[in-house]
Amino acid sequence: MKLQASLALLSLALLQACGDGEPAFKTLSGDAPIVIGHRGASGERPEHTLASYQLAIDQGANFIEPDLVLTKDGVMIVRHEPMLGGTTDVATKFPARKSKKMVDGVETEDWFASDFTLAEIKTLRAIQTRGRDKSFDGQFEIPTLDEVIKLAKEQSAKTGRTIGIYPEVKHSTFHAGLFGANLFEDKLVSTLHTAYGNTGKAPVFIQSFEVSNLQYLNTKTDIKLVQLIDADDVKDDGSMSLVAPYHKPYDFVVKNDSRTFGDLVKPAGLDFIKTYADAVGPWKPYLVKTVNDGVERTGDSSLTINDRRVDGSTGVIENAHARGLLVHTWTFRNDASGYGFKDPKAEMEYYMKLGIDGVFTDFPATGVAAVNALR
Ligand SMILES: [Ca+2]
Ligand SMILES: [Ca+2]
Repeated sequence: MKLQASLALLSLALLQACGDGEPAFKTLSGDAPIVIGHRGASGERPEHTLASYQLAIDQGANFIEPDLVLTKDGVMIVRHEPMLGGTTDVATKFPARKSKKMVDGVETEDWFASDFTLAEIKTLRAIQTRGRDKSFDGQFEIPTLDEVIKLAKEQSAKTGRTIGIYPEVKHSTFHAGLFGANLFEDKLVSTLHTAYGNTGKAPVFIQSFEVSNLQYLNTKTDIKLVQLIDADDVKDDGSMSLVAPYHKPYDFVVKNDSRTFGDLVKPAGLDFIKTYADAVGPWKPYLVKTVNDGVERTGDSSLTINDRRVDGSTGVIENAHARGLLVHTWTFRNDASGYGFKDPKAEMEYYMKLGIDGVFTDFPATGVAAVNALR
């Protein structure tokens, strides 16, 4: 009996020493990084459709990402742009309804969601973009945020996993001009609090490229907030190219705030973001420096961004973590790979080893495989 008890204690001690098999990730929490299905599994289904989100869930994504815009009757629907021309069959269904509007200082002619009622938008069908498989075109309607939340909750119950949502307020200043200041943000808070409660423990991140609306949201909700950081391009020396309209948050343009997106990931900028947000979401070249040194590395005799020399962390991940900010980055794609990487799984593993807390990918199965490779 005594020997058996000692053996039992010994195995318990060994089990505790080994933990549950989870190695320490260099994330802020030490947990595995999250995989965010970017516009769903948009590499394989038309983006922002329930079919795209469902496939992301089936592939093991922890979060699905609904980008939000408003209809004429003020309903939150999921589209990456306030324009419908690129991702739906609106041109054939409503040829005469094209209009011109200023979007973040750029005159844009298209079919705008804000000119169509939800009932009209429900007659549209989604189409695939980026030269991807179009065999699912014409099948799926444009979902509302309510429908996305319903799917996430049903699938959480069905799978026993928590399927989070990662809604983005698209073009807050543009929508404020059409609907009034903060109407969009108020609607979002109301919907999310009804669905999840007012708590930072909700499986929800709210993201925006603008600042003022996140500062406003911080006064209205405890749900986690993410400051997105954009740029125009990456220069040969690895520094960021900041050309309008991708150089700074559009509300900074309107308010004549001189800070660029590049300033916001410097230590003082991260200190500022920490005053209202929980996470920062920079485009990936902000985090890993890559240099075009003219050397062909991928063996295909053609010099592309994949051939860049990878020079390691820029320090943004470490500086954000030092301030308690999570870092989520975008976008990883199997069919348009990365700065310095030919293989998208290896690319994500590289960022994960540096301590990234989450990845946005159009191909969630690859993100899940990268996490599993590091377990
Ligand atoms: Ca987005
Ligand atoms: Ca090459």
